[in-house]
Amino acid sequence: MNISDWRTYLVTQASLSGERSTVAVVSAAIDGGIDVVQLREKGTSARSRYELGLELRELTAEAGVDLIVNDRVDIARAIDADGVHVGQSDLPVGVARDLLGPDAIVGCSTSTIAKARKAEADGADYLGVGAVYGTSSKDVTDEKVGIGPKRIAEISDAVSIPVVGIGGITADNAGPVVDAGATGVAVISEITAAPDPRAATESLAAAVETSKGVG
Ligand code: TZP
Ligand code: MG
Repeated sequence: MNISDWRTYLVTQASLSGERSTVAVVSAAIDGGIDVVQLREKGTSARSRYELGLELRELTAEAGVDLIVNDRVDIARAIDADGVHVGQSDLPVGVARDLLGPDAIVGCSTSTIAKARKAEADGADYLGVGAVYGTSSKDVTDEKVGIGPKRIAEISDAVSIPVVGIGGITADNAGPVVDAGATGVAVISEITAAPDPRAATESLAAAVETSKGVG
């Protein structure tokens, strides 16, 4: 799928999925129409991420859903993912590109205009920008508050690659993020911790489409 067509992006985190497995959550999200899945699973071993990654690769490939690996270029390559997502403390964008090749998707997390411009110049294919709203899913103090949709607008205006908003996003508050210029929205808890992850994915997708004026 073309990155500029990404509307809903699920970031996995088993610690937030209760009794359900990540495979079950991803499977339900696929049924609900998710466009892209990122294997994150902070705090788990490389081996378990690799093994889960193989399962997710099978599921996503069958459904035509993109699969991105957080942080780890080696795991992305080992499971034949579509790409990798790096943050400011991970391998640099250019290094990830060199290791994965020109066809891989390389995404980068940023929350400032300067870093967004640098990631674009270094060859990132898209940006993950957040935390937009307050979130307790990521243990970073300044992300408890959120940068707000206004920063999404500033960053979207400053770069020409797609911007995906992340952090505290729900079907109820996704609209302003898309209105501010985000291509799509990435979530952990809205889908992962939902009573019905498939329905939550559908609602999120509907909210994004409505804001894009095609819903
Ligand atoms: N990066 C910025 S905020 C965040 C990440 C991985 C967590 C998003 O989780 P949630 O539950 O959708 O707020
Ligand atoms: Mg990272």
